[in-house]
Amino acid sequence: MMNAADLVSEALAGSVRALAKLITMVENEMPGAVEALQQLYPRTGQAYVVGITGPPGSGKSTLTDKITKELRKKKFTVGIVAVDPTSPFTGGALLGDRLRMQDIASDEGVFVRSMATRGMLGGLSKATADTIKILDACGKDFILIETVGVGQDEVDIVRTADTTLLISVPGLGDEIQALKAGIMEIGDIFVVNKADREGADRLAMELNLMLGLNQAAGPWKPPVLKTIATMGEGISDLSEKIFEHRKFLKEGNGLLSKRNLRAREEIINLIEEEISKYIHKMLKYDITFDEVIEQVVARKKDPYSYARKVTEPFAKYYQIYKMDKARS
Ligand SMILES: Nc1nc2c(ncn2[C@@H]2O[C@H](COP(=O)(O)OP(=O)(O)OP(=O)(O)O)[C@@H](O)[C@H]2O)c(=O)[nH]1
Ligand SMILES: [Mg+2]
Repeated sequence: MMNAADLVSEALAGSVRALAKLITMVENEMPGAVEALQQLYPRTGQAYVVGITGPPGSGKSTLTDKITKELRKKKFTVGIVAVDPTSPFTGGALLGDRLRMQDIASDEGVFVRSMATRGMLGGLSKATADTIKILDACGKDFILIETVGVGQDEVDIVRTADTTLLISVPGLGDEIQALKAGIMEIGDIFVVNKADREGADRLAMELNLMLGLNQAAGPWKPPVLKTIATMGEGISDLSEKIFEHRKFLKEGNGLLSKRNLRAREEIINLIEEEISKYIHKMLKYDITFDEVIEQVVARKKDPYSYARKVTEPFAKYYQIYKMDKARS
């Protein structure tokens, strides 16, 4: 097997195979993954990340394909990450994606990667974020992430995007209700796809109305656009809006503050992960731990005091209690 440093230099030199292997390495948390990310990190931060999220079958892949073509016209290179967290056996869905993305997949300025939860050790959002970093370091100008907008995992994934497209389609029934459930806030651009279907105008109007009522709205007013992805209709307007939002973020403080927030969360997550790894190892090698468990079950010890005791050295080292006291 190739070592991380070689893979990194080959991927940076433009090898698609090395790039794909690096992603697999990071996705599966294989040995060398962290070293690879460490090496790549200084080269990241250049790519612009667009999240494309919406209900199953709303046309995300078709839109991704069409947006990619617009970006290619402008000579931008594109990385695509299609996340499919819903099904553990993604054969069908991914095959569908591949078919829909056939001609862009043979374009060497485009790299397409599908990701599924299957076999994933860490969180899906972490794997996606790391994949974005690899594509970014390897020079992709734009990175598009397609994800089904359903659960927390997807919301987390989309939060790594600079611009998020929220896709909805007419005729699903309670579209607006579905959007209200916490996901509305993450949309920078609202897309009513399948506008060839009945009810598109009404849905767009309802979305506009809801967005207008949003009290927490900032200086960016999320536009509502209608598209027919299959026909390529509305795609150039949509691309323009993406560029407009990018300009808005870059000119204001938006991009920096988004990225600051993201870095803060990432650092905290990594620290938590490291500490938790140590604790698991420590307990694994602690021959008295089984005894402690028995005592807890027999109610001779309580689990709270034990947890406190185990973490005491850490708290002491960082003088946590003292700081707590000083603040109160
Ligand atoms: N009528 C119509 N059909 C569309 C439009 N956009 C996409 N479709 C069709 O809708 C179906 C689903 O499109 P996809 O692009 O695979 O949708 P998706 O959101 O990526 O689907 P999943 O990844 O499976 O959640 C396909 O049969 C598309 O051809 C549109 O604007 N109008
Ligand atoms: Mg899809």
